[in-house]
Amino acid sequence: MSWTDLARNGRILVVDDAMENIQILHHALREEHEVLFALDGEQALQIARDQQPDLILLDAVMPGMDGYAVVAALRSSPRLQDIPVIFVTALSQPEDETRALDGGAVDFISKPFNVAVVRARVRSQLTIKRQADLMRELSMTDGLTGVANRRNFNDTIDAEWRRCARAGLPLSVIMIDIDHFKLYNDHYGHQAGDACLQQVSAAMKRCATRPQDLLARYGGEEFILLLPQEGADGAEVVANRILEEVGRLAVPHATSPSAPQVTLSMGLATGLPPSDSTDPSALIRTADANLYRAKQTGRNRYCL
Ligand code: GH3
Ligand code: MG
Ligand code: MG
Ligand code: MG
Repeated sequence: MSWTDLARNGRILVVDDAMENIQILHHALREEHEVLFALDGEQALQIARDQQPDLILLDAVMPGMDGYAVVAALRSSPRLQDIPVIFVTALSQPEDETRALDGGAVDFISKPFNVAVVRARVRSQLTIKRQADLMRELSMTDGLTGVANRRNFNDTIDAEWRRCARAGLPLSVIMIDIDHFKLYNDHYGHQAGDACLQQVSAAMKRCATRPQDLLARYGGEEFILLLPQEGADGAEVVANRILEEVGRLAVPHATSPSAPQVTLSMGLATGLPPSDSTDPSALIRTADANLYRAKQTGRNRYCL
């Protein structure tokens, strides 16, 4: 994506208790961005929740909830805390500006402002925000397959474990390993091996359909599927679906001792957090041990 793409076409929320100020900013920004507006702090938070703006231009002095309170509310909400906020205010003392920046605003513009400067600062903050979003996305994704990476999996299982503990619900994992993949690489070459990993991971992803399910690449040709709020029966349904879906791919594997096509083996484990004997790492150890049994007993199957 080019620099201009990062700096334009944002969704900007303008918050000010004076309609006249909103109109001036709307006029200044509408050619480069989509502009939403709110006339008070409560309304601003509501619109931020509903429309997820990329950036907020925020008045400081408003009746009811003022700008400082709005920033504090945004920063305490996991869904809203990353939206950058620029204060646009008649306040101009250093302590006003310091308080805004310490509270979590990214910039501070005093009225009267120059329209071109506001436009430029919006572009600059939008670019920073989008670069940060891209970095976060990259840091959580496996480069070859596009599924979650191991770090993402570790963070997610910890959060889901706590969520399931609060809700009194089970959580399952499926550890997955492609059968005789070394032989596949030896016969077809490493590039074909890479393409196979992409195809197989896409097929597995189709099998885990709920929004909270997470497929991650755990190691070279090893994947792990996290199924929050799913018991052993549900995990078995998904494991069968994966066997079927990867079977349907029918990727030829001429040198495999198991089958003439690419197959995989799986180990399932289910826990009911919080329990004394189990934590996420114990659950993964169990899944790993069950995967080992699936390998020992003939591959192209799951064990639980
Ligand atoms: P098993 O059925 O027991 O799992 O046998 P295997 O050959 O799959 O197991 P092993 O762990 O001996 O070999 C894994 C192979 O996966 C070796 C390695 O070269 C290959 N591999 C790991 N990561 C990648 C990758 O990113 N691309 C390709 N093409 N191959 C990879
Ligand atoms: Mg005001
Ligand atoms: Mg392996
Ligand atoms: Mg393998």
